[in-house]
Amino acid sequence: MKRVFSGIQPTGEIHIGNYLGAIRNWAKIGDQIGKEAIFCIVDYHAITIPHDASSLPRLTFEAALANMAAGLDPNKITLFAQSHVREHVELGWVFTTQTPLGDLERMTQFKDKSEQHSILSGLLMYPVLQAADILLYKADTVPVGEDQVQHIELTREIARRFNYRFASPEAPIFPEPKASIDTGAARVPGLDGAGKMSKSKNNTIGVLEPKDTIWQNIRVAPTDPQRIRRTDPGNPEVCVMFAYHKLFSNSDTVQMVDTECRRAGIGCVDCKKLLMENIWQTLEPIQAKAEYLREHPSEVTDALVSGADFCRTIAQDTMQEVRQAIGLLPLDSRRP
Ligand code: AQP
Repeated sequence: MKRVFSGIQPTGEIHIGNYLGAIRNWAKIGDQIGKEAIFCIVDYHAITIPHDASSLPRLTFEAALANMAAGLDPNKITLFAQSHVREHVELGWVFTTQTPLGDLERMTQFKDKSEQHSILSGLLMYPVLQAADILLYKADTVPVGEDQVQHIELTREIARRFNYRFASPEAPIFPEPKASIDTGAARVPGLDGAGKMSKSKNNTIGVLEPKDTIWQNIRVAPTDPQRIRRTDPGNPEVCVMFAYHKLFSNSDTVQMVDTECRRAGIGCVDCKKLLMENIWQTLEPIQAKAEYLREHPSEVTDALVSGADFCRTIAQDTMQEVRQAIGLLPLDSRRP
């Protein structure tokens, strides 16, 4: 692992799926490789679904703040906003010209999102821009949740195709990066129990959400549908609360909930209260850090400026190589 890249969209409140599936892992990687761990608030991705232009700057700032509060230390790692390094869009266009339409139309995320939103062509091109984000930095590893694995496969394909057309096998321009998944939290389920926790599905526990709001949402969340009365034995395997216990509670508690739920020794309300306390143990220090950062917003904006400066240098070098490889006339072509 020499250089790592990953991104997060500023499309809403950062949730525990983002935290456990991605950000927590990013912080650990930062401890190992420092500035070469590059994390990006992907605001150009956020506009691939209809968006409110007046809210986007705040959402981008908030996403950076939440990531910092959740463990990304900009003194160690690199954090920046995608739109601050324009080469992302330039490489995205180059890859767009080289990517078959059929590769994009079969992407699961495109199919899901095009059911929820009117289809902008940017939504179809989303994974091409994502490939540009990663390959601009020639990252070898991309830590993501399971939902992004298909996109990383396409990134590898785009790199392979580009190298084949425009470089030699001995001197490829792009590496073929690998997805790295935190297997313990690859796909955190949503509070509705109906699939992945997603910003757009209104089924989230926000990392910075107030404790009482989280509790109100957990309190009414579905459990095992067969467990109607307190005295009915439950099946933890089908209960999203048990999935959360596995993510937030220690192994003794997980074992106890597993056993007691099955013999109706613990009721759903008590099980949820216990879970709430364990979730809060994780979120409380993150929220305290977020409060500090809100009082010191320049720590966030300064981090984004220096992150973009660091990334721009790498991105410009890569684009120079790419422009030459695809045959664009250099700006200084008047010189002999
Ligand atoms: N439920 C999840 N479990 C594990 N990992 C997850 N990730 C997202 N949801 C889960 C991972 O978080 C990183 C950043 O995600 P993103 O916000 O850029 O992408 P997303 O998949 O679009 O996130 P959402 O919340 O699902 O947003 P919408 O609703 O807009 O689609 C990624 O590494 C992702 O895998």
